[in-house]
Parts: sequence; C-alpha cells; structure tokens
Amino acid sequence: MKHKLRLCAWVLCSVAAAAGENAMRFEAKGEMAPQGPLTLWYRQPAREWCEALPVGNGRLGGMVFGGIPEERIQFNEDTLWTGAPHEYQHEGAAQYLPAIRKLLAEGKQREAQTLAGKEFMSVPLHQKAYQPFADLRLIWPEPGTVSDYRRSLDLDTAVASVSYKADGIQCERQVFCSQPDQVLVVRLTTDKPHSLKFTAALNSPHKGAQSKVIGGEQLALSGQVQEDGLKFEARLRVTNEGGKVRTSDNSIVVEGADAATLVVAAATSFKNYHDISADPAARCEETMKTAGDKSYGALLKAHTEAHQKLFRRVGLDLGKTAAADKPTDQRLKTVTQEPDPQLAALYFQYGRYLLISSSRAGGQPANLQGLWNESLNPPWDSKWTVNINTEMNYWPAEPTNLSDCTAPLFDMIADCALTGRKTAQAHYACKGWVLHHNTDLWRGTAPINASDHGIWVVGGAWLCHHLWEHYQFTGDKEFLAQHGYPALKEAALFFVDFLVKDEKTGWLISGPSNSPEQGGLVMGPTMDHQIIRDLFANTSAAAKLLGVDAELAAKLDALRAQIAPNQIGKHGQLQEWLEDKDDPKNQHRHVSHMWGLYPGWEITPRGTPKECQAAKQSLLFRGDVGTGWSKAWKINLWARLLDGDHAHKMLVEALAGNTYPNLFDAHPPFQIDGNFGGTSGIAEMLLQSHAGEIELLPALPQAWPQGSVTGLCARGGFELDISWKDGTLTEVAVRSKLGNPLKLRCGEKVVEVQTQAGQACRFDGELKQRTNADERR
Ligand code: FUC
Repeated sequence: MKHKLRLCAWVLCSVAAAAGENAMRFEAKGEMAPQGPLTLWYRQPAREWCEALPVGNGRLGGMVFGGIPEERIQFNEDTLWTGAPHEYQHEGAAQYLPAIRKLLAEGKQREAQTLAGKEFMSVPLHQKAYQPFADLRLIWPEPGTVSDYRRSLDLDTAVASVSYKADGIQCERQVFCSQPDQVLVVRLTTDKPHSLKFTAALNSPHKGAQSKVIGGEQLALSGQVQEDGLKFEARLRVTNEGGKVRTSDNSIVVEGADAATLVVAAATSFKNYHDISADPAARCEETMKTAGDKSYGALLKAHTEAHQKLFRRVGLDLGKTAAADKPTDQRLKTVTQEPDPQLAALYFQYGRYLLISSSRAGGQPANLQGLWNESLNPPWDSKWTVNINTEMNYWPAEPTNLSDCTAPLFDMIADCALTGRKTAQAHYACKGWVLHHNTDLWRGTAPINASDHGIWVVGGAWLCHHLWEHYQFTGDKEFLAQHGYPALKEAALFFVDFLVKDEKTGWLISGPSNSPEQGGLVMGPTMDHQIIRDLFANTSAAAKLLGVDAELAAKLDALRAQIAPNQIGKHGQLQEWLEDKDDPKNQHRHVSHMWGLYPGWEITPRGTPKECQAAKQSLLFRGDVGTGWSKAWKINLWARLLDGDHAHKMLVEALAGNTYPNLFDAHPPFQIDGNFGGTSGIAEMLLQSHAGEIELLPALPQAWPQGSVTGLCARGGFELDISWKDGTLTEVAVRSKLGNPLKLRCGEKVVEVQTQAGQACRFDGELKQRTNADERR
C-alpha cells in the first residue's frame, strides 16, 4: 500500500518500523497538541498488539489498532477459557505428606521433590488458558492520501479515538466498551456528507467458528473452544445515518453514509465454575434488545457517566512537563533523560483506568493480562497466578478509591474456599481451604506445574489479606460478616492443622512449601510465616469485632506467637529461609521475604527498626534489576522504607525498561500486574496508613517538588486531598466517612483529632487544624 504525502506538516514522523516496504507514513501537524494530561496519543496506527489501545467494561475488552484502510479491534470476554468444569485435587495425596516432610527434614530435597512430583500434584498437572474471542474488522476503500493522523485514549472518558484526513475528508472513529450497556461501541463519522463507505466483519481465531447474517441485519459469530468446552457467540449490529446498509454472507456493508454506529455483544455459556449450560445466543439477544436500539449519544452518555463515577474520585497533579507535548511512545523513550513527572501521573491514572476496565462486579477478576489477550496460547495461560501477580493487580484498589472493583476478586476467593477445601482434605488431611500458586476459571487449587515451585501453600491466605484490607478501608461490617470472615476463618483453620513444630527451634513452621519460585521445596520459608501471622491476626481481630468464635480467636493469638519470627542473618539481611543461607548475590525477581514490609505491615521503620534495616539490606542485595512486576513491587517497598528517591528511581526504570508503547507493563511479555503495582507504589509514596496513623507524603521524591492529589483513601475510612510545594506539605483536607479517631503524621509532626462520620477537616502544612475563621481570612 502506498500513500502520497503532503509535506506541509511541522513534524513528520514515520512509523518506527518504517523501513519495511509496506510501512505507511503519516504526517502530523505540530498544532495537534495533546488533548490533556489524561490522554495517551500517537501519530501512527498500532502495528503490534502492545501498541493498540485497551478499552474494557470489566467483562468485555477490546484492543483498538487504529489502522487505515483497515481497523482491527481484537476483543475478549472474560469467561472464554479452554477446559471444562473439573476438580484438580489428587485424591490420596495426603498419605505422602509425612514422607515428604521427613525427607526435607533429612536434607534430602531432591528426593522430596521427586516423591511430591509423583504423588502430590494436581490432576492434570497444568491448569487451563484464557482465550481470545474474536476480531472486529472494518475495511475502507484505500485512500490516496492520509494526513493529520492521530490515535488516542482519553482515560477520563474511557474512549479510544482515531482521526485523520483521507483524501481531504476528515474521518473520525470512537471506540468504547460500555459497562451499563455491556457492549463494545464503535462510531464512525466523516465531515463530507454521504462519504462513509466500509465493510464490517467478525473473525475468530477458534477453529470451526462461523459467522453469518441473521434476521437480515445482524452478524452472528458462533463457536466452541473445544468439544466439551465453552460455547461462545458475538453479535454485530450496524446503524447507518444516511446512505445504505446491506449484508453479504458474513459481512455488513455500509455505503454513502454520513455516520454509522456499530454495536457488538458477546457472551459464552459459562454460568459458574461448575456449570457451563448458558445459551450465549440468548444472552447476546438480550443484550442487543436493550443496547442495540439506543442512540450513539445515549450509549456514550451512560458509558462516560458510569466510568467517571469511579475514575474521577482521584486526581493527581505532579506539575506540567515540557515532554507532555510529545506523543506517549516518544515520551517513554526520553523518560530517563528528561524529567517527566506528568508521565508518572498519567501512568498512575492509567493503572486506575485499567482496573476499572478489567474488574467490575459480576465479572472475573483481572487476570495476568487484565482481560486483554490475543493469543490462543497466552504466556502462563493468562491465569490468576497468586504468588504475587493477582494480588498486585488489586494493590491499588483500596488506596486509589476503587474499592468497588474488588468484587470479582472476592467472588473468586469464595469459589476457591469451596474447591480449596477439597484440596486441603485430599493433599493434607487438614480442615479449611488452601490455594497453591495458581487458579483458573475452573477454580483449581491443587499444586500445579512442578513440585519445586507449585507446592506453595499460602496463595489463599494472601488473598484473604485483601478481605481484611477491604474492611480496614471501608469499615463495612456486613461485608466482613458475610464474605470476609467466613473465608478468613476457613483459611486460618487450614494452618491450625498444617503448621508443624520445628524440632531444632521449637517454632511452628510451614512446609512443605517454597519461597516463591526459587530454592525449591523447603520447610519454613519466611514469606509463609509472615502471611500466616497476618492471617491469624486478621481472623482473630475479625472474630473479636463480630463477637464470634472467642475460643478460636484466642487459639489463633496463641499459635501466632509460636510461629518462626523474622530473623536477621549474617549479612545483616532479613532471612528468606529458616536457615541463614541467603546468597547476597542473588538478584531474583521475587522479593518474597519482604512481604512483611509490603504488602504486609509487620515490619515498619518506626515499629521494628532492626527488621526494617535488615529488609532494606536484603532489598539492596537483590538490586534494582527485575521484571516489570518486580520493579513495581520495589516502588512500594522503597516507599514503605520512606525512601522516595529510590522509589522514584524504580518507577523511572519501570517506565524506561518495562513499558510498552501503549503503557502496558512488560514483564516481558505483557503482564498487567506491573501497571497496578506502579499505581499502588505512587499512592504509597504520597500516603500510607498501615501503622495506626496516616502518614502524609512519606516518600516524596525530589523529582516531584510540587503537586497535589485528591481523593486518596486511608485505612479507618478517610479520604484525603494533599498539596505540597518545594517538597513540603502545604495543606491537607480529610473527609471522615466513619467517624474514627484521626492521627495524621508528616515527618515528625503529628496531630490527633476525633472526627464525626461525614465530617471534613483541613490542616495547614504544620498540621494545624484550620477553622472556619481561617477559611474566611
Ligand atoms: C510468577 C513469576 C513469573 C511470572 C508468572 C506469571 O510465576 O515468577 O515471573 O510473573 O508468575
């Protein structure tokens, strides 16, 4: 394809891979300034999937490429997976548990792993994979000239746009995924009457999927992932304004129109993890019945309002930067040379945008890729890996005022508490429930893949941390009673049975398990103990709050005190293992033994200075290298160590080295956890509330001398707006939702006040409370 260029542009930028024969070149005028600080924008269409722009409504997700003369919107529905309802536990595995423990106690790790590999693993050994659904393809007649091309994603409206001139005609494209109407919507317009002409089709990568015209006006694509597996169906409806619309065998053709609105519905036969008997065609029909006839304006209004209700709760201003005038992909390239705090603010809000777009009540939780995936064989099956990744996805949820987005995670925990009970019985002969390091749509909980890393027992316990966090931030006692406590209690009961006494030390230890993904199968990894201590403390606190299970609460308190404590080793490090055997040269991406520092809170600079120093030493040994999520974790950890400059260094390194042009996190490959970990890390730099007080600007880097943030949340039910100048706090406004006592700290300054529910109070930079009289002055 060849395009003539008009060289009237101020800036001429070519597609990065422009050397290729087929490369298109686009000119763009300098005056096409970005629409605002919340916009990602580009001067060329996406060539790769990780350049396309994501839209999503928590269930449906689309990747918009913005091509000319062909648009590809690759889309997903979050319940389309391989496999079918299945129980993964290995019946009878528990009889081998004593032998595995004995071999480990004798130092025979290889033999223990071999025995466990044979007798102790999930059936089958691997879980199932998240699947792509289909592509919506739009094809236009090839234009002679293309100019003024621009592709963007506005995080505030959650609309992806494409605009350009084709042979002098202004063409516009808007794409969004509506949560209220449950459809993907595309709007096409031109500024020349009757000039819109295109063909629309649906293609699926699944074998045997077919598309056909039904009812004379809709295109239906249907298929099945595998013979006994999930069925799926998508529908496309096109409404033209002016001109004509006609259908062919498997496409819809629009000619001579002024504008057109395309609406896509998609569904599968998934009802829940043990029932896949739904009728996807009927589901699409139902969706189309309500959404299909709505005007574009009505669809857009409902979508934008629903999105902004969540998105606008938090604002972050880190100042204007010169680089902000450049396209997003160009900004990424200069982030290490040119200070660009505004890009950090954009990245922060992008994480919030992605959570709103991939995790909404009633849907599945955000998986390894959120809900965006184009591959039939995605990396790590795009499952829920729970030895860091799934939890990281939800780190920003509570602090960045998106508490509502946790609902799918809590539904998944409730499922796993049921399937995990069978695994607890079959593998350990223990009460309660257990989840190892992965789960899938079928809620597998048994140890998968290999015995050297699959047998890791605290996945469910870590997820339970989020249930308690939800209560901490919202004070929602009903949630705690109905959803939180039942899962916490059953998870705790598992460990009451599971922990064993270490003969050498007398401590209670966890095992067989591992320190995620290194060191092989062991007894007593530090991370397990930190997580189990947290689980026991939270379960006991919840029982006391709810006035139930007093005996159990007392038992958990007593057991908790006997669990192997954090230990400081010979290099001054926080020991990763029961034994003092850490290798200071180990730069593994997992920093598991730092769990107690973040996301846990048993290690704090003021509360446990020695352990804190040891954690810092361990983090220094691990170094700043790492994959996307590993760097994101380190942003949070350095923030908890109150070192804003180091946290900022990790953020810049993640942006420079682990971020795709569309700002997706690069493990590599794409994994969304790093995006979410980055967002929570920025929140931790500005506000912390885990240590019984709310600390303002605890890790403000020199690179952000002035700014403001609004709407961040703190434990205890507070919402805060904070402003600073010259690196110093200038003002803070606090809204108390629950009427809890408020303790604010900024450096060494501390103030304590009692609040009323619904009350707002303001403090100056010295933490002096402002009165109404102050306000009037
Ligand atoms: C864990 C990590 C890998 C990857 C995978 C999805 O196993 O160790 O780096 O993130 O999850």
